[in-house]
Amino acid sequence: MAEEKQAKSIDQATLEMLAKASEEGISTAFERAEKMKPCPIGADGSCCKNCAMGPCRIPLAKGKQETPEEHAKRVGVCGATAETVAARNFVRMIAAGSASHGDHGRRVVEAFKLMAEGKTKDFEIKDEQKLLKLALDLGVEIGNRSNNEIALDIAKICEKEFGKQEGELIFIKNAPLKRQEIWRKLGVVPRGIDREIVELMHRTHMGVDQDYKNLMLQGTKAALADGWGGSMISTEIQDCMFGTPTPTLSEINLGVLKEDHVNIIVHGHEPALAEMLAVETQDPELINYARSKGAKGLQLVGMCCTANEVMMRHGVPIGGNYLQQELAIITGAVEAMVVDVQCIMQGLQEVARCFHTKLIATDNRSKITGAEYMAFDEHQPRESAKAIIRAAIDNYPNRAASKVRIPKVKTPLIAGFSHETINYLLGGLFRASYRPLNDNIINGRIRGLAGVVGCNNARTTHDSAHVLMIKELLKNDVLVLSTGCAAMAAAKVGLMVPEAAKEFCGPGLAEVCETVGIPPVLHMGACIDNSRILIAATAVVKDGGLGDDISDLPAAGAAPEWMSEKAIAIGQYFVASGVYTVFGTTWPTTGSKEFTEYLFEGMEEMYGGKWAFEPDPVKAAQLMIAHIDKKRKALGIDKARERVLYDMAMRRELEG
Ligand code: BF8
Repeated sequence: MAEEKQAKSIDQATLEMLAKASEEGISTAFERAEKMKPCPIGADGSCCKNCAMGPCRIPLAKGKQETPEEHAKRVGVCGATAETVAARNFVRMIAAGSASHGDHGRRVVEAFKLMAEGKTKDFEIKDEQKLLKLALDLGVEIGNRSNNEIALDIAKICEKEFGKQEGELIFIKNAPLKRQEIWRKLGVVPRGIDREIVELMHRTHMGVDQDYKNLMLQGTKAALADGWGGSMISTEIQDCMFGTPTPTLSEINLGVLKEDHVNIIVHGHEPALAEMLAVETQDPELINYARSKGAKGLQLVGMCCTANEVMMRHGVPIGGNYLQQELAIITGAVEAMVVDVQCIMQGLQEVARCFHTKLIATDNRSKITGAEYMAFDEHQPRESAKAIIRAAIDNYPNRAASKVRIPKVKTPLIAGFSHETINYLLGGLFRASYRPLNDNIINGRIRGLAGVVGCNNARTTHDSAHVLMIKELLKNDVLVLSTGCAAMAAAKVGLMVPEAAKEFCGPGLAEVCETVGIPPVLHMGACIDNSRILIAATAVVKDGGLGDDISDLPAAGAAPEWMSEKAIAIGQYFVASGVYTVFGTTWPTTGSKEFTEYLFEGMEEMYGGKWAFEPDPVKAAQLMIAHIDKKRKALGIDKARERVLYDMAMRRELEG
């Protein structure tokens, strides 16, 4: 019997553009994934290419029990065991992921410092409250000082966090006290962001750390340096400089592109460029310039995480998530795709060549052969943005009307649920707190919390796992917090509007969402903003009644369609923060049973959180729900859920 072909996507706009791609003979990631199967040895983490005696391939034979003798022989030329090889590969993913978020954070701090020093006039403090709170947290004097003076001190402190050689990262103190103690006892509190990543790279070099548990200690340090370091610094400073997100109405999917407008897509991660583009595409002079070229106006559209950033702060519509980047160009209606760093497929350039679209790289760390390069200068962000927009407008007359086909698919969404916003929405301005959330968890209306985050992966049906998992969680009264491409998948199917509560949630969760007026899936931002989930989880702990650590909460995390190394770093900092974390699609350590068991079971003893792998998203959701129930039971609040409303017949029976 022929193998059943896996659907490429559940998203109508995506399917329409894939059909157009195949009519026009354009290659996409979807098609390439079908043609090129993943290397099974690499996929299992059984390939070591850390020195030139290899690459050594030490795969675990499938479908048969390995004897201890066979296992002992399964080593690399240097004698590295399957455990060491799998662990090295795994922690190198953490190093790369943490480095990406860390370097993002560093750039944000640099821009913040330029602003504070008055070296760029185009950025300013947008959230003074947050600035002052941050100053208090960091021990920066406020007094009669100007915002910029305070900001400069904050910038200098944050800058040092990257190169610090000893001590503890400052934001570690944002975690519950019990959690901090666990980390101290295990010796995994990061000293400096860069230091932990460098040491991890050193320890995975040929002939260094050959003990998978020891490797994972350093892997954890680097991961914590991401979640409670680089990512948290980014989010905090971005909020100060660009504004803390508040609920914002927008639209999502390729249908947001406008046939009669100059369409500019901003794609990548760091928000400085996108912020300026969002501001400057409103400039009447540039809009008139677009009109002078025959367009009705200018439309900025976001793609991937940068889309989340500008949508939450400016309402800029979202074109789509990771696997839709090539498809946006295939609409034929994009004058420029402007990119900075991370998750930018090199395939974009080949697709852009088939159309008039200019692919514009803007960051000197991330150039693309064949693409145009227009530097985004943080000293002159406004001028840089204007130049990019003009280049896009100048390209409008080159658009071939015959090649344009924009899918008429778009969905409304409400996003921008920062920790501060949730606090305010639940408690009100004068008594902002998480109390109502905790109360509803305790009384069982909300069964628990789930963070569903992460990427798309061309190895699985686009968006499908996100949506199936989230719907299963909602049906079971689990409130979902989401970021990154997962959040976009949820938004596209209408899960990010308050009306979704009635249709998709169990009765308890529906009641809470309808009372507060929130969607059942709360969009908390880009991947870097997973730090917001850590802060929200800590706020729930601090509000009381649900234990004294994140690991006590009836909560779980998941990345059902993960693909990037950042996702592994995020997963590890969630696990080390006490969260049960389930990944889907593929798992990169199956070449070593022992190491995999350590991640899936052994970690729980240390951190109270652990990894799991389950490719079936509904089963994965059920694992998360089982974990939530286990935590409810441990807290003694499981009975609340078993309340039964007695009708008259039942009462009579009791009385009788
Ligand atoms: O940081 S979710 S595919 S876009 S890695 Fe990339 Fe994954 Fe999307 Fe953003 Ni995150």
